[in-house]
Amino acid sequence: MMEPYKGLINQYGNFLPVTKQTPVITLNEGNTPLLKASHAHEIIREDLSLYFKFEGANPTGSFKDRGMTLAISKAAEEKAKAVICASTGNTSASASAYSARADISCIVLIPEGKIAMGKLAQAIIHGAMVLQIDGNFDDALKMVKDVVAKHPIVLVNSLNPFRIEGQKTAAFEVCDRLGAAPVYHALPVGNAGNITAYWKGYKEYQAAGKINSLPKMLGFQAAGAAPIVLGHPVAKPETFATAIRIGNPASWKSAVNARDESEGKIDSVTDDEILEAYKFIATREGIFCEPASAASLAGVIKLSKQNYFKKGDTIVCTLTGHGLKDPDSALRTSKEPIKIKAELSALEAALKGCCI
Ligand code: AN7
Repeated sequence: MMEPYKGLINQYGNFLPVTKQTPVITLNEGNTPLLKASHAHEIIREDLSLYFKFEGANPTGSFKDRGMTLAISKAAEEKAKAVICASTGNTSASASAYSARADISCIVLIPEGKIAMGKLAQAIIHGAMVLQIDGNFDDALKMVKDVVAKHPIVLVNSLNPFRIEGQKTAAFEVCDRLGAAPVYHALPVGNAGNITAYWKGYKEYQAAGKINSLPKMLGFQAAGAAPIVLGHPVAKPETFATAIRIGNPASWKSAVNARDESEGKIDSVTDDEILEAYKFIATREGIFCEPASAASLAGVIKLSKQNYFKKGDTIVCTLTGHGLKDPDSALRTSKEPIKIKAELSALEAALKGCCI
């Protein structure tokens, strides 16, 4: 019988800073689907090979679980009593879940009113102390950095190097499934930890002889929250993709480094472009991701229109979080249900011209 999958520390421990003494706190994160696009030709040139890495399939519904299994396992190894993070939602959801399992107190700071409902529900149900500040993510991140400098609380934002270590395993999985690195890897950029992590993962896999080539990294920020593209922090970041509503990313330098070393690109996409990609992924690909996740595909569509890609290029888009996190965005941007009487004739009238 095949060994059951036991999470990414078990799977990729050789590449991670763990020892036999590290208590493994896992929810069997990782091992997420790499799906070939079914209707890519409708949106990008047809001689490209497009894949989605669906990170919404992680236990708390986002890629953050990869970093959190390691960050919380290391916090447990250090006998930490409490962890803290600032979050646009997914980090707080993941930190709360893994902390619950590890019996560590969890404190999360979230921006008032700008966090998707599902993410807030997760932090609350897992028993975290949820502090809503009258400021944005960047304000919250500054507060948690200041507090951990003074008090024995472990920071589990991606400034914590174990977060990046765990998240790099997504690059390993892509290579293991494809048998090689893709030519391009596209992902949304918020605090810029994930693009940093993927690039580290690809480089380590190459150094280990697992792959021969490296991908070019493509990062996409929302146009209203695009500090790296603009070259300066954005004081009041705005986008409907609330997960990436970040004006001063912590991993700014390493994201630029990933872009430059890989000869890739960090660009911006408008909310309209993100929305179009979000709808396409749901209606044509059967995958429900959250708005921020769709920035990866929106960027690929934008670059394809500019003739950026070459025939035969393989492109992987990371879809970072599950659409169920943010039902409001789905409902707000879609048609309402059609109301009919509970009668056969009403049903037939509704179906006329559609399928009867
Ligand atoms: C769905 O949860 O920053 O560039 O506090 O939730 O590594 O920050 C979330 C970020 C992309 C951006 N997609 O990744 C948080 C937080 C989704 C996200 C990003 C986030 P990074």
